[in-house]
Amino acid sequence: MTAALLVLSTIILTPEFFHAGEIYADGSPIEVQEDSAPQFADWNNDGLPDLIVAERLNGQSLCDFRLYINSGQPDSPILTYSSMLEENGETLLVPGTYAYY
Ligand SMILES: [Ca+2]
Repeated sequence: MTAALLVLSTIILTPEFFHAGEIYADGSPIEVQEDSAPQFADWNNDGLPDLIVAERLNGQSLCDFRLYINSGQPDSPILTYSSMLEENGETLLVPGTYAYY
C-alpha cells in the first residue's frame, strides 16, 4: 500500500487539497502497512515542511509514525526517510482505528 493520495498543498492559513498521487522519499513511493495519515510540519525548524506519516500496523489497532525530512523547497519537497518517532527510546505507538468516509 502506498502512502496517501491527498496532500496538503500548503501549511499556511488557507490549505488546499488536491490529488497528488504517490508520495516519494529516497526515490521510491512511500510504502505503509495500512491506513496512512500524512501530515506536514517543520520538524527540524529549518523552514521547510517535513512529512510525518502515521500508519496503522497490519491487523492491529496501533499506529506508528515515520519521519521524512525535506531538503527541497516548500512547494517541491525532496523527502528522505529519517526515523520512526520514539518516546523514551521506544517506537511511539498510539491507538488507531479505521476511519471510512
Ligand atoms: Ca524542516
